[in-house]
Amino acid sequence: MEREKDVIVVEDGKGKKKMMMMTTESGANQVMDGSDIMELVGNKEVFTTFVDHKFQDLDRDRDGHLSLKELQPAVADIGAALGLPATGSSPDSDYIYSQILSEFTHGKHHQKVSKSEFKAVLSDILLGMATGLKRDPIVILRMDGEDLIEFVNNPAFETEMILMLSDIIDGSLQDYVVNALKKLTVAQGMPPVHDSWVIDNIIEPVLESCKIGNQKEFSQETFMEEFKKVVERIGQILKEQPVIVAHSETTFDGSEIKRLLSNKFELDKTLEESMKRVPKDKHLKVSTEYIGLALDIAAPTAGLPPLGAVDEMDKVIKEVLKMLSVDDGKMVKEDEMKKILTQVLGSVMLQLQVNPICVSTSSVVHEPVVSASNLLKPVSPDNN
Ligand SMILES: [Ca+2]
Repeated sequence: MEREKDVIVVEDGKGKKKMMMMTTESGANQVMDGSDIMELVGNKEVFTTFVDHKFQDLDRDRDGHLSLKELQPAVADIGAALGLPATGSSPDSDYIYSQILSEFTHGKHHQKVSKSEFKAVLSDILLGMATGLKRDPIVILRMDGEDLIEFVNNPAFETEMILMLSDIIDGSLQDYVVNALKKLTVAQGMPPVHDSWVIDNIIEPVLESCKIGNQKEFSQETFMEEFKKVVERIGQILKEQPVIVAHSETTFDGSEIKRLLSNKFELDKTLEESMKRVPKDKHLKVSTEYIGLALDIAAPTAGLPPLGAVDEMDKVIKEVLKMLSVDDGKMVKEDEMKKILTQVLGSVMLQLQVNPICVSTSSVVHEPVVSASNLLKPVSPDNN
């Protein structure tokens, strides 16, 4: 049944997207019973009841707020509704999960979500699923081979491929073909080649059926012929058995840090929160070796990913800490630590302004379980 579905767009609340060429107008409303979701969100009373029940279920300790931990089931349900594999299955889908979570906590210092915030974000996400809003989406693509076949038959195909391959130096014909496949993007209709499901079920069978050899000597012409054959075959396979891919692009360009640094009130709150949560000694001094932790606590407000989520970002932060040599383990007062943290944020901002980091993730979605999702099961008002 999911096979009829074309594209879903979900807001994730961060960064700039360039994915719109892939959303189709037709079909976007078909997705995930969009009309039902619209009806649910559109009906004030029903939706309020839905949120009340949902919130009550999630708020385990009954403190009227949802902690990160309490939000997890909702995030998992949204992921399930999108057809993502369970958390921990792949770094790519986990990244999308973290984006869904940060949609809820975005701009929050204490990372606790009130009912009205929960309602607003949930409504956004649900409407995003239903209508295909075009801001910051996670796009769920149905790759049916059409784009790929179109790409391979485009007159510019060979020139584009030759340009793309200029950095591949040596290897066998098969290596060349695989490397060339890796250069194809979801925009060109190619499912993510790094995904093990794609390797096992598409790439390897196709290489075998096209009899791509391991010879080291071959002409560019031979390569192009064989490569074209492989891509066409992949296109055919996708036609018979379309693959659903969740795709997301986010750019970290320092603009969120800039916004934070220019808002004294928000900055103070962020620094305060960060200091509250770093370990202190009995004289209430903080070791500067916790600067990374302090930064990580401030990350959501600064529009940064959590440490460990994006390699390139970790590298930038590591460089900045090294450059400023601030993590030497000196015991300092909170105020001093706040100054250091502000300085680190400023330096990360400058780095990102010069070299923005664009994160693009794709993950094959195996079993869209929309109907099984608890999240989207409308709660009827007279239900408990
Ligand atoms: Ca709670």
